Formats: sequence, structure tokens, C-alpha cells
Amino acid sequence: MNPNQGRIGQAILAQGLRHEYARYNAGRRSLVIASKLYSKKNRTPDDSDSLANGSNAIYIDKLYSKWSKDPGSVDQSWDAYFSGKPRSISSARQRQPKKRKWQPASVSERPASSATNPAPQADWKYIDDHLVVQAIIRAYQTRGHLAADLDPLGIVGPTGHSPATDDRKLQATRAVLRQHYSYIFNDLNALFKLPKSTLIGGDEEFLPLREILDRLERVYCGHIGVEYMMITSIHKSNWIREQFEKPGVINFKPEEKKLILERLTRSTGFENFLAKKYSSEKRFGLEGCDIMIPVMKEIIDQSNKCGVESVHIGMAHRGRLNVLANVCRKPMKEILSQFHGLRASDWGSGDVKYHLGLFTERLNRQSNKNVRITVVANPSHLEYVNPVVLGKARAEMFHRGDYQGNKVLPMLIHGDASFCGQGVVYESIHMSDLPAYTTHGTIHVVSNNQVGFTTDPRFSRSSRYCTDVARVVNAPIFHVNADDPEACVHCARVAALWRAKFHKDVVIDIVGYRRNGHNEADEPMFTQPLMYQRIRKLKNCTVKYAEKLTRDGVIKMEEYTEMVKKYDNICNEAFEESKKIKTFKNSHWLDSPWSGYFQGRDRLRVCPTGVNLKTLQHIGEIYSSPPPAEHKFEVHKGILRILGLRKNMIKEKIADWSLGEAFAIGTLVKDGIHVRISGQDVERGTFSHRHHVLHHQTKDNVRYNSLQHLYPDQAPYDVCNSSLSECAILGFETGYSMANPNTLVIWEAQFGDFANTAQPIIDTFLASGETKWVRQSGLCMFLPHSMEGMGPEHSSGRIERFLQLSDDDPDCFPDMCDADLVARQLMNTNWIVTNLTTPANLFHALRRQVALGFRKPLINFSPKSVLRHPKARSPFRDFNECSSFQRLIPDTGKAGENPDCVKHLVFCSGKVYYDLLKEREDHEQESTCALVRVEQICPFPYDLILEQIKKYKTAELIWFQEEHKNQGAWSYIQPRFDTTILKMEGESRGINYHGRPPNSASSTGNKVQHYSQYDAIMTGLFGELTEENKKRIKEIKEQEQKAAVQQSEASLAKAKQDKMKEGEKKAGEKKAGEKKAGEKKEGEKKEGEKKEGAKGAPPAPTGNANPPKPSAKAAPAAAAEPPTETSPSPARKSLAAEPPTETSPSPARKSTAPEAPTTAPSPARKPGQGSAPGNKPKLAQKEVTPSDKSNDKREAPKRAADRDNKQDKQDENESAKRLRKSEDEVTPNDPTSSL
Ligand SMILES: Cc1ncc(C[n+]2csc(CCOP(=O)(O)OP(=O)(O)O)c2C)c(N)n1
Repeated sequence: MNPNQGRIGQAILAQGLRHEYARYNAGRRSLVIASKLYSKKNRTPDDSDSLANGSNAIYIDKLYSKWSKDPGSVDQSWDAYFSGKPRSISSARQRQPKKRKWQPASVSERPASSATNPAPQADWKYIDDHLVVQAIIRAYQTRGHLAADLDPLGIVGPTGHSPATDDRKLQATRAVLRQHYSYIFNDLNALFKLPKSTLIGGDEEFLPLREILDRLERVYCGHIGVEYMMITSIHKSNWIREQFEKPGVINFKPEEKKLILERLTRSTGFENFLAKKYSSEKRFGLEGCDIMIPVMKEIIDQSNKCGVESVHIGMAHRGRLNVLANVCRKPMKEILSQFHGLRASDWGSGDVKYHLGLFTERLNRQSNKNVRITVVANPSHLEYVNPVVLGKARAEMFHRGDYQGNKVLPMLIHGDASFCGQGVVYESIHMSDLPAYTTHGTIHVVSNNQVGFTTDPRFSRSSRYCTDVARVVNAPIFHVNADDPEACVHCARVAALWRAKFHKDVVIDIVGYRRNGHNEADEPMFTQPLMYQRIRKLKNCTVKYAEKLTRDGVIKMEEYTEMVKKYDNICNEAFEESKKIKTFKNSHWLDSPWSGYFQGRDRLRVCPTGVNLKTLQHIGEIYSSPPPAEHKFEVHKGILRILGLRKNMIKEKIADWSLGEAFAIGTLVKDGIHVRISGQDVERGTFSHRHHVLHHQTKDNVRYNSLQHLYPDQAPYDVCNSSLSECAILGFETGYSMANPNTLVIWEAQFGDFANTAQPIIDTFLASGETKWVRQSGLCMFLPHSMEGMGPEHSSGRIERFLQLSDDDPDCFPDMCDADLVARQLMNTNWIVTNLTTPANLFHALRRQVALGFRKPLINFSPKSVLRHPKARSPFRDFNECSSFQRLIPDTGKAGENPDCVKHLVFCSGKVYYDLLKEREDHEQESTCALVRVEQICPFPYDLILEQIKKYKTAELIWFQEEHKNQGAWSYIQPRFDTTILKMEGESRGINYHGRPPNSASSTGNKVQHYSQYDAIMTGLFGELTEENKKRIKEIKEQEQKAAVQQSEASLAKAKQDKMKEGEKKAGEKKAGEKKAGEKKEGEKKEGEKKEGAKGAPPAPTGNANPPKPSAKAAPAAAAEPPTETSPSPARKSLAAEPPTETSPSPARKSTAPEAPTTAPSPARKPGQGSAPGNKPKLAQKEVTPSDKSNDKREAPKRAADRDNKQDKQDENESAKRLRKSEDEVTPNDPTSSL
């Protein structure tokens, strides 16, 4: 600990004590007044004026006996009182306290040791009493919720454990709450001054202890348990106290009570009706937590009154149908029709009724304002909808320009077991205060039925409450007994007001029960017998509340009966109406309609993606420039060097990966498309290639993003470094992409491998969201991928997984006469999978995301070392108006020019192309080996593949991949190649695999093994290097090294020269300055006094200070358009129209024989034969594809060892070079430099 802290602490304490003593004296004086007032208030008419009555009598008796022995031993006010001296209140107040012998000295005056100096005399008991009362108040505020009466079943008490221990623990808790009770107080009627930290007194400053305890008990240990003392802001804690402590704060007017009952009646009535009509159907009823509907409605009412216009709801199964009917007011006949087993008349595979989404806009009668409500469709995976809802809400805030979250509110409904069990809850809550992810407060409601499926809380969580996860963000948590409707609705009201006032998260934990089993068909007595014995005896909360209101005279029983009947009639009418519904559309359950976007659009028309040279140069110029001089922005020297390199590229009209990406973003924002890139290191890029956000080197949090300053009317470009979460952040961005189609949202994984922690979002939202819920998303995932010896978890973005989730049929060859083949293929697949090799293709791929007439997720496997590969560059002409996205890049070299000479037609994808290019050159096989890049793997470019196969008539067909055989694209492309070949008359060749053998890990972690595998697969294709080749390569290498050394020496010399020049310049400037100063002095002498005007520098740019406004060009489709039904692609395959391909696979897929090990040579496989033993690709005879497992037993090929030695030497050289570099220089060619 910092010793100063201790001293500061002591000083504060001393000051505090002095203050306390001063207050003590003042307090004593006011006590007289207060006690008089209190006794006046409470006395009977014949009580006369005496204070010595009732609760005070004993206390005053004691004082009196003290005073009679020594009048100086009591306070002067009591002295005056007992001696009957007249003294006005004001004079008592004004009088300076006389320092008496017992008056406590100030801390500085106090003796050091009590042994030598006796303790100061004071009415210590009196002080202690007050301190203890304060402690008790604080204990109630902090821990009162532990003793609150929250469980309507009365089984699970505050501890969450069995009843027997509960009783004991409850007693113990209460004893703690009233900690000093037995020790000190023997008079509960004694008056106490209330501290400022409580509002239980209302207007009264003093209360008898009994009353204090009663009030605390009522506030903190009744049906509401308020957890808020972890909040560090006094202002916020006081606000909470105002909402719960103030006497009479929960005081509903009769009409409000009636409204609660009416809403409860609907909630219960809906479930009763469904239970009656569809007794055997799963509906995940709300019974036992019926109050959730009035709670949600109260939140919407209050928020709407406070200005909220749009509410985004995320919830799971429990009570969902009830929410749709009674909160969102979805026509009940449509909900009921879902029970009738209808077939959808539009496309899509649909989802179960309790997962479907909804969008509605209606007048809120309580506020008389319109409100839009969205329930986001969700998968069974509990809680994964949370980040999606948050992202969607945040996006709507952006498009509305609602930067404080005043108009948009996210509300998440949770189950108790899932709230504490699922990690995504923590990840989502943890985003709540992050500038780029905050929703300015989310209201969480837990429908806590005290059981998860069949598991008791004691076995499903270690935390006391299921809501403890929310404590990490200091959200106030209101636990409330579900059977006290007014307490629940009060909590809802406070939550809405809290969110409106503070824009922070808040939680309502409605503690209820589940009247039925997990679903209606379940028998809960199997697993929770005691609980359900109680539940069976329990009256429904609605009935109990109706009886209470009747007793209180708020309504008559007949009124309630009428209410129930009325709602039953509504249900019955809807039921009859629902029978008339013979068909339904999945699109009627869409949660994110983009009506204006689809209307009148030709979905198969793809807008051009190329742009003119002038635009590129404009963007390139700004992107390669440091912040304008007036910003006085200090840029890192390494960045200046990078900017210099960018500038050179602009001059040479050539783009690297970073420039290609920047061109895409720059041109999109120019067109009014809002671009957002989010992920763990996206500002700089994991491999340090991006640097979109520059950081001021001497000022904190001053940043500059040149792509935000391209055009005055451009759309905003947001670059968001995220929390270290993949799941919640990807979910958030998925939601963000759903709000408005005129947005390009990119999520980048640090390494593609880490996307697997976001798998539920990928599986349930991105891969299948459109099919299940007809909801589109154009989200783009960047997954850095390639085998570069970086180990098993830094190599593979798992292409195979994404391809396996692709829904295009491997046996369906597209109609080659279709003029819209490309767009139709894209429209009919669930997502696009690319593994690109050029910056221009990245540019077109990103722009195409927006140019399409629909939205599809793009899964792009992005490069690592290729980011800076000298060959991975595109000339500006590849971006121009005549250019477009290339699904496949053919060989345009010697092989392409003379296809008949080609022996090997090698298809590949991604970074391995550059390896092949180099090896082909080393082996001098440019004429005999054609390299064709499959840039878009899914949907498969059948037409282009077919062209290539036709072109190279006699070449062997090879699929080459660096991934292991059970990974990468092989299992996806193989059947599609077969289908293509089958289409070709007289074609007998088959596609042969060439790559690493199968492995359970995605790559080796051993560099030697990595290079040995690399050599083996390359040698397998190109054969061993000849001696001549080796000699030539050696010479080239030497030349390269020489050139590199020369270059580095030259740059060192230049740096030295620059430094010298700078020194000379500085010296010159110094001299000139001195000269000038001399001259100035002279001038001053001559001209007399001359004042200098202050110069105003333009403000430095900051990252967050001025969030960019949405461009007028970016039409906020979701925000501004009326909520009309969307009509998704008519051409999209419907369930009814699907050909029965599953049952009749094409001959090409019939083979199910097991694959032979890759090391075993076998004859070429014919199309449709699969890879059965004996069917091994011919090329495999030449392959050396060492099994990883046997590799250590075998001697690694000599070439690999050579390479390792070379690599070691190279590494040494590299590190020596790096040492020579100046400290602040970045190492742009090392992809791992940043790690
Ligand atoms: C991620 C995930 N794990 C398991 C399940 C299976 N499941 C469905 S509901 C449920 C219980 C959820 O309990 P709780 O969150 O308390 O909600 P309740 O059903 O009690 O309303 C379980 C385990 C699931 N749907 N999703």
C-alpha cells in the first residue's frame, strides 16, 4: 500500500471525527426539539406538555436521576428542561456550546494513551446507540434482501437451501441485520435521529427504534429485496432509496390496481385458454409467473412516457406466446393458427412457434404515444439471443441518431437457470458500458421459477442469486415475490425510470414458480415432489389479487368475474377465427422488416462494384496522409513510414491488401453506406496491416481515422476494438447487421480459429437464420486463416465447418443458360464462403455485399503473411469500372497460354496459391502446371470450373490444399467437381486430392514438422528439385540477400544523414533564434513595447468526441419505414418446391466406401467413384504426404532440414536486423510481430 494513502486515510478519519462530534452536539440540541415534537405528535390530549411519557419516560427518568446528582452531567438543554429555565429554541441553537470537562476533545487534542490519560467523558452510550442504529440501517440496506420474503412457495428461503436450514439461516440473517440489538437496546421506544443515508423517516427526522426497525423490515425484508449497495455512486444509491424507502412510495391508485388486475387476468386467461384448447401441446406456459406480463407492460408504458419509441425484446421459450399476444398484441388468431399445423406458403423451413419473431407498431394507451415493439426470433440455445438484441437496438439508435438511447430500449427476458448458467449472459452484460457497444441501459427481467428443466437451484448454481452476474456492472437488482403484483409492478416502474434517468442496466428478478412441468407434457413430481405438493395447493396469483382488491373495496367480485369472462370471449372468438386461416407466411413473423429495401427491387440485379480512378486516388491520397497539420497530431514514426509506403503505392497505381480494404470501405461510405468493423484488434489489425485508427503519441485518447474524413457527406465509418469475446461480439454484430440493409458490418476474428467460441451464433443465426426466420443479414466475417507454422490454434479458420453448413446441393449442376446464374446461386445459398488472394477481389467482394439485391453473410478467410506478400497486390485497373469480383482466377501465364502442354491443372484456394507459385517457379514448371484459384468456394463456381477443365484437355485434375485432408475445402469441392465432370461428355478424369493427410489437430505446432510437411506436399506435386534448380535458387537467394543488406545499409546511412541534417538544422535554428532574439531585443528597444497576440490552434481530433451522424444518403430503412410485410425472394426454394434430392442422390455421390489413407498410392479416381481403396488419385503415387503420427519415426526429408537451418540463419539475420532498427520502428513484414 502507498504509505501516503494511510496518512490521507488518517487525516480523513480525523476530520470525519471532528465533524461527527460537532454534529453530535448540534444533534443533542435538536433532539430536545425533536423529542418534544414527536411526543406532541403522539401524545393524548391530557398528556400536557411533559416529555416524560410513553417511550421516553424511562430514558428521561435516567437523565433526571443523573441531573439531580450533578446538573452538569447532562446536556444543557436537559439541564434547562429539568430546572424549568425558560429557553427558546433559537437561543439554544445560537448558543456556542460551552466546553465542559466531558466534552470530547478533537482528535488532535486527544491523549496518546488511555493508560496515562483517562478516556474523555461523554455520553458514550448515547453515541453508541446512534452509531449502532446507523449500522443497523446500513445492514438492512446492504443485506436486507437476504431476509426478504421472496418465495411465493415459502420453500426456498433467502439461502436457497432446504427448509430446515432455511429457518435457522433466516434467524441468523435477521440477527445479523439487527446486529447489536440484544447488546444495547432495552427500550425499543427510544427516539433516534435518522442519518442522512436513509429516507425511511420521510419528513420525520426522528423515530423510535421500534418504528425504525419496522420500517426497515417493511422496505427491505418484505416482498421486495433490493440489491443496490454495491453501486458506487451516492447519487444513484440515494435515488434507489427514494424509490423504495420513502414511506408510501408503493401506493397505487385504485385505477392502477384495476389495470394490474386486468393485465394479470389476460396473462392467466391466455394460458388457461391454451391449456383448455391444446392440452397436449407444448407452449411453455407462464403459469406461476403470470405477473411477468404486467411487469413488461409497465416497463413499456413508463419508458414510452419517458420518450422511448422502440423496444427490442429478446426472450426464450417461457411465456413467449403470452408476450406476443398480450404485450405485443399480435392478433391472437395468428398465434392460435400456429397450433393448427399449417404449411408456410412462402419459402423457408420455419421454426417452432415459441421461437418466432415479431415486429409491431401500435398506440400505447397509457402514454397515448406510438411504440414499436420487436421480439427477436431466437434459437433454442438459451440466452444467445441477448447480444443479437443488443446489437440490433444499438444499430437502431445509430440510424435514428439517438446517441443516448433515449428512444430505443432493449429488454431481455431470462430464465433463472439460464441467466446464471450461460456464459453469453456475462459476455453480453459486460458490454454494457463499452462505448462502441453500449445500449445505454438494458432492462433485464428474470422469470425465476426456481427450477431449470428438472434441476434445483442448489445444484445449478454456486451464487446465492441467479442474478449475481449483473453485479459486475453494478446494476441494481430488484428481487420480488411474483405473488405480490403491486410490488412487482413497482419494481418494473422503478427499473424503467432508472434506465431513463441513468442509462444503465437494471435487473428485475421475479421469484415465482412453474405450475406445470418444464413443458406441459412433463410430470414435475418425478423430480420436484415437495415443491409440487405445495404448488398444487397454491391459489393462482391473479385470483389472490382479485380477492385482495375486493377485500380492499377497490373492485367487486362480479367485476373480476366479468373481466375473466370478457377475455375468455376474446380468446374464443380468436380461436374460431384462427380456424379460417389455412395458410401462413414465415415472413409474417419477421422481426426486422426492410420493406422499403425490397420493394420494387430486382433481386437478381447486381450493381457494378468497380469505381473510377479519380475516386481511388482521392481515397488513397487521404488514406496515405497523416492527419492535417492543424491537428498537431503526433504520429508514430513507424506509422509515418507505412503511410509513406502507401503513398508510393498510390503513385505506382498498385494496391496491397490494406489499400484494397480501405478502397472498399472508402467507396462504400462515399455511397452512403455505413461501415462498421468490430473485433479484438481491428483498429490496427491483428497483423498490423490496417492502422485505421492512429493514436496521438503524447496525448491520451486522441485518435484519428482518415477514412472518416474522406467526403463531407460520407456515411460514418466505425472501427471498434472489442472486448475479448467472440460469441457476444459476433452476436452483437449480427444484430447490428439486421437493423438496416444499407450497412456493411464486418466482424474480424483475431485468428480464424477463435471463431469457434462463437459457434452457436454462427450455427443458429448466421448459417440458418434466413432459412428459419426469413431474416437476412449481410454480415461479413473475416477469419485469418493459413498454415504458417503458427500452431494448431493460430492456423485454421476451419473452412470445412463453414462449408459443411452451406446448404447448396452438391449434386445440382446449375442451368448454364441462366443469364442470372451467378446472382441466383448467391441468392439460393445460405451464405458465401470466400478465400481470396488479391486486394482487388477483397474490394469487389465487400462492395458486392451491398451491390446485391439481397443480403447474405460473407465468410471470408483472410490472409496473414499474404497481407504483405509482394505478389498479393492489385493494379488499380483491377478496381476500375470494367472490373468485378472474380469467383475464380484462371492461370494467365505460360500454362494458360498453352493449355495443351499442361500436365497438371491445379485448383487451389487462398494463400497456398502463393506457395505454389513460388514452388512452380523454383521447379521451372510454369508451362506444364496451371494454377487456378477458386476465390469463391461457396456457392461453387461450377460454370467456371467446367471451363477450366475443358480448357486443359489432357491435364491431371488436382485439388491442392495446405489443410489436412479432413479439413479445408476438399470434402466440399470433391462432390461438386464430380458433378461438374459428370456434366461433361466423354470426360473421364477425376479430381485428385493433394495435400496433408487427415489429422485431428488443425496444424502441427512444431516448425520443423511444419516445413517438413510443406516440403512433402510440394515435392509430391512438383517432384524433387534438380541440381540445376537448386543452384539457380541459391544464386537468386544470395542476390536477394545482398540486395536486402544493401537496402538496409542504404536506409541506415540515410537515417544517419537525416539525423545529421536534423541536428544541423536544429543548430541552425538555434543560432537563427538567438540572432532573432538579439534582433528582437534591438527592435524592442527601438520600437518600445510590443504585445504578442495569442494564437488559437484548431482542436485536436478525438476518437469519440463527435460521433459521426448518419449520412442522409444512408436511408434508415428500418427506422423510417412503415411496418409493412416484406416479401422475400420469390425465387428462393420453398419447402414444397424442393426436389427430393435427399432420397435420390446423383450417381456422383453414391459411393460411400471408406477413404484410403493418403499415403497409400492408388489409381486415379473416376468421377462418382469416391475415394475408395484402390481408387486413390493417380497423383498420389508421386505424393509424399507424411502422416503426422509417423513423422517423428521417419527421417525428415533432407530439404526440410536444410530449410530449417536456413530458416534459423534467416531468423538470426532477421533478429540482428531488427536490433539495428530504431526502437520505434514497426516490423511490417512479420505477421507475428504484434503478438
Ligand atoms: C444452451 C442450452 N442448453 C440447454 C437447453 C435445454 N433447455 C431448454 S429450457 C431449459 C431450462 C431452462 O431453465 P430456466 O432458464 O430456468 O428457464 P425455465 O425453462 O425454467 O423458464 C433447458 C436446460 C437449451 N435450450 N439451451
